[in-house]
Amino acid sequence: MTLHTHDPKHETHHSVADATRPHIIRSPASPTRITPQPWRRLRTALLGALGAGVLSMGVCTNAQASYADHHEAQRFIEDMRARHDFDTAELQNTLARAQREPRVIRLITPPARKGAPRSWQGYRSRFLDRTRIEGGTRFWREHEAELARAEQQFGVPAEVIVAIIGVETLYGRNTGNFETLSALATLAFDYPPRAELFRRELESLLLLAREQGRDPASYSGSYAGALGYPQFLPSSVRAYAVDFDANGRIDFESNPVDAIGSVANYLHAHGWQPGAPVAERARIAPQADVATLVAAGIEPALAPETLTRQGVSALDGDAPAALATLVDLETPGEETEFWLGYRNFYVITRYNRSSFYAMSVFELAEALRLRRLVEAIRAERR
Ligand SMILES: [Ca+2]
Repeated sequence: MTLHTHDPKHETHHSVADATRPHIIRSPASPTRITPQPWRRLRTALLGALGAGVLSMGVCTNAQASYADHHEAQRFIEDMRARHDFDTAELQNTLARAQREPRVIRLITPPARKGAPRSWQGYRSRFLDRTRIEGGTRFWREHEAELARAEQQFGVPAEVIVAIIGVETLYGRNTGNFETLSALATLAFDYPPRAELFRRELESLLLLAREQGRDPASYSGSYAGALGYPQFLPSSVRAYAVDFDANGRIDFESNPVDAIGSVANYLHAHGWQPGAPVAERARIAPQADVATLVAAGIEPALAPETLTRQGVSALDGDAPAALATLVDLETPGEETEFWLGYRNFYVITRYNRSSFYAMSVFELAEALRLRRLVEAIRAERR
């Protein structure tokens, strides 16, 4: 949902940002305490005055950069009035509180020069680590009943739901601290390459706030407008979020249960096939025309017989189990990994349009599933 990866070969949509860039920005650390000696006190006072000066300048610049009078914002307000019956003055007031966030522009802008080549092993190592596996095992244990209920209702395995929440936000620990209204207004009005997409998301945020009876400025999340535990964009919250603990409201900030149901519903709505495989490692014969097969795209369109004829099979030599895509995971200086991605692999890429992303989710899910299996066997032996 965060669409924070970039995988040109396997992309059907332009993604929002680059994979190599962390999408979570932390707030600055609190100021260091200074020992109260006289000269230090003086220094503190001077630094304080300087800080206040910088701060007031910052506030001034930000105030000038609000969106109340932005030309494009005016058109947007008129559109919201005409299509959704928003009150013009009220919306003007709301957008006057949205601040231009230069950091958001910096984070979304692709690097001018191509950086280091993409590395699957580099990407993978960020998600297949001890913290995420142990955190996921804990999260699963804590929400066992709700995960089982989601699996039963939507047909999506618990480990896949846990893995997505793990990859997105480390089980709710890194949900981002950008004010969503300001981030989306900045992208909608000051980032022309993606203005259309982000105007739709700003529109969705305003509609969501109205539906939830919340102040539009009360939401926070990633620099690209993704919210809470599962990092849903506002349009996805409106389309796919479910009130899974049935307390009368959807809450992604403090309620992992709503996130569990919503992730499962999202994958279900995008065509998850219960009990079907996600992906398996491929074996490639030397004569296989790998480039053409990979170029067939991320949607599983290659018939098992086509792949067999080309010399592509599962690792055990069997023909692919179903229509598949051939996924190539490149790491500079290493042999490329090839995988057969099935329908459910494609469904994971609907959450984030990248094969690196989908493979990380799949591998983390498998690691969590095996870990639980081992724990269950140990518990039985005790
Ligand atoms: Ca709820």
